[in-house]
Amino acid sequence: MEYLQGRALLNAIGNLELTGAYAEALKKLGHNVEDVAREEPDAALGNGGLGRLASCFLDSLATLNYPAWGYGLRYKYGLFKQYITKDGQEEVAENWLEMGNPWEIVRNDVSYPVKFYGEVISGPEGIKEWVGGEDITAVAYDVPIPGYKTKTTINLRLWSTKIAPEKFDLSAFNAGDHAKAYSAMKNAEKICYILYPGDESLEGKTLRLKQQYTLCSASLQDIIARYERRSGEFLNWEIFPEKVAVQMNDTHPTLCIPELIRILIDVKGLSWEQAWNITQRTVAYTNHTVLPEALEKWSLELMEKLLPRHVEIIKMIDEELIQTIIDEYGTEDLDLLQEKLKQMRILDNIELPESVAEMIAKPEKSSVEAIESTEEDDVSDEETETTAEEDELEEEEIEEKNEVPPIIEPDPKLPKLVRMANLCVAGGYAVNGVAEIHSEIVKNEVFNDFYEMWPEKFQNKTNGVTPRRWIRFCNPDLSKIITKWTGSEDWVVNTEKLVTLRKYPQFADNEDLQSEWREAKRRNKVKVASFLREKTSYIVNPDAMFDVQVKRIHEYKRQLLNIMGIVYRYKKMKEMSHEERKASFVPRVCIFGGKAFATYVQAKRIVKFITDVGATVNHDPEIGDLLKVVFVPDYNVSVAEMLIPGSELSQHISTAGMEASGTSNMKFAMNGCILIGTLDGANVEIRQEVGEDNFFLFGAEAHEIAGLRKERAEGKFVPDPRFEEVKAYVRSGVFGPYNYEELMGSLEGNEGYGRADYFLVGKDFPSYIECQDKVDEAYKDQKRWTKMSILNTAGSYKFSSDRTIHEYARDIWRIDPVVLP
Ligand code: B1N
Repeated sequence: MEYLQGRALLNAIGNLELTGAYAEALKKLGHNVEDVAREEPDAALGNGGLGRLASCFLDSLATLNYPAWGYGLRYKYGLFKQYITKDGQEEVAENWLEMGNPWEIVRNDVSYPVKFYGEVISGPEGIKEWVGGEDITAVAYDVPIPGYKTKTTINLRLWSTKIAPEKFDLSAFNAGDHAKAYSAMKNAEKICYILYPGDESLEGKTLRLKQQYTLCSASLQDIIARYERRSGEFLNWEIFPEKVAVQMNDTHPTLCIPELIRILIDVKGLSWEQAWNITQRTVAYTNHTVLPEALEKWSLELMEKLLPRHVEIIKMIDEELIQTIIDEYGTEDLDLLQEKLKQMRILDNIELPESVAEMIAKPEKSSVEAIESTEEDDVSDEETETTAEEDELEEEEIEEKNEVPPIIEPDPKLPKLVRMANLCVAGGYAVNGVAEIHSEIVKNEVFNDFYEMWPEKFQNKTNGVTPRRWIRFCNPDLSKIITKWTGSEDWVVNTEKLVTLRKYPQFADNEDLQSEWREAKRRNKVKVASFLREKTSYIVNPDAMFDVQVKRIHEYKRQLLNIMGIVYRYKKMKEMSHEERKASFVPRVCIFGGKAFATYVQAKRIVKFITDVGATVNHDPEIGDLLKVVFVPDYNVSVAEMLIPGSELSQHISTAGMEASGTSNMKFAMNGCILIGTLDGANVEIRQEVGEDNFFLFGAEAHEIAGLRKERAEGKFVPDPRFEEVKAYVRSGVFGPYNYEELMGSLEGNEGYGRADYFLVGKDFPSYIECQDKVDEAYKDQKRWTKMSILNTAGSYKFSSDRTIHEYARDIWRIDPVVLP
């Protein structure tokens, strides 16, 4: 559902090795290639890491010559533009297509019908037909994805929606009822008007479900049409899974499962057994989050209206799953079975199918029936004879069992739901997390019941990012140095070559390399400084440490911890004399960026808080260049490409266990930034690769979090006095008239403010600020810092999306690269 492509021009000419020639040609026309590139709007058809990962994967798939396509939606409005005003964040629609899009090819010859609503009728021989309702057309727009130094260009096929040609109400139009005639048209078109801007939040709206179904239906029809075309007279559905793999990027395209089954049964005439079997061998699922609020659950009622045939199919899958669970756990221990069904079923709060309910409630009776029927079948009396005593005993047992209440009564007060993640796990042949620690949590916590039943399905595929966009093109200065010191440009496709930077220990200490490295970083910082001045009018000193946290604003990512740390630093500075201040602190520019979901009130408060702190600190003459706090408006892919190369310290400070992977942490490490972070997501593996000495670690670990929350809830947590001091300082009004009571209260678990510092900002605060002191110490020794920086780039080799894609290809899709002629 999401691709965060950013700009295409420099990437395209770079991948085709035409940058020089293209720049030359433009120069003759009186233009500079960088200026021209800046005119292109970002294609922001995604929210954050999940969408950007999909785009990095496309780059790697093309570069490595894998036969693969991306499918998505052509949203007319991408992710909103963010403005920062005196009130915090404001959102404005992003009409990225306004000036036309030269990177797409409309394929009016490639379109498919998509249906909503209507009803299911049973035809002859049990054939089901889905009729009536609303019919629209999905039209393909193809976006070519060129690989790097290869002739392979793959395709990103984005669907746009319009009214089905025969559905325009011409008679209404002719009768003068233009509104009626146009309304069906608008209804169809508006499906792909806007990207849902929620990042890891639940959005149970009909329009979103329509979007999800449009993507799944059009893409599967397209995949199946291609399969049929290529099979020709040898069409054989049984080997479909050998030719096709569908990788679902989170649960957003879960409807691929019932849609594939529907097409195979209702359109291609296969049996349920065949269709279910083929589907289970075709689709695989990547999980990207364990946050409960982001696990999609759709109202059954809504889904029944919009997709009645799919709900029938989902109910059948639910029954198959129930049967598998019963086969696995038997009916002996009803409590266990009950628990398993409750956790694992696809349908939530919905009565069991009658046959199953009966079997479970009266297991003994059915065994007696079985005996009786074998008696009738004339089996020798000896085997089945029971004494009167035994009979009595058995009857007692039966009575006891019958007292067990009917298994899992639905609660009429609660909604009936379809749990999309459970459907993905049941319907897919592989389930993967996106970093080692995350995949462990997937197996041992979130999907533990499924893992126990199907351990072979579960895998890890640690995320990666493309080194083309995220080093070679965004950081040409550093790239030249890497090429020089590793001996060739090979590292762009073989990131293992980056290890050369540490292979000879003297490399990271080499003074020539060190000074080239520092100069490149300095030039990139100057670019950042001039960008900040242009966007915020704050003037920052490029010789200060650039300390950056850029990512979606979310409580679990703890921008609040960062800014509370900054407030502490500011307060300490204010308490010192000028000389003391200068001696104690390294000058820092603290840079934030990221968008808050428009209705996420707490996230917006955090944005407001950061900008208020900036407004106070940046104008404080006592502080000067020692501390600046800047919020970069409208953080997006292009801003990241400029900011990351000019950063030195990069913050990845989520509450442990909550960030599935993170991918900007990889980009920062590649560009020689040093990370400060918790043991969460890919941080764990980055730290392993770059070395403990080259990573600033702090905070509680994932396995401690549940216990710490419990402690808090029981009122046993004693906050650090320094944390209390910071909260009091904020409340005292130094940062302006805004009422910070709710924000500060949320860190205390006051009644009414909810979850008693659920993200453990207070708990991790002392270790965070102590770790920040170590950062200052390290920065004071520029040789040491530069060495750490070089070793971060060297150790980042594992985090190329080329490595990730090779693993998906080998372990999940079982495909090989295409051999080019
Ligand atoms: O996916 C990224 C990870 O690196 C991040 O840790 C993870 O937070 C991110 C609903 C999401 N998980 N879930 C989403 C996005 C949009 C939406 O509507 C959920 N994004 C992530 C790549 O693996």
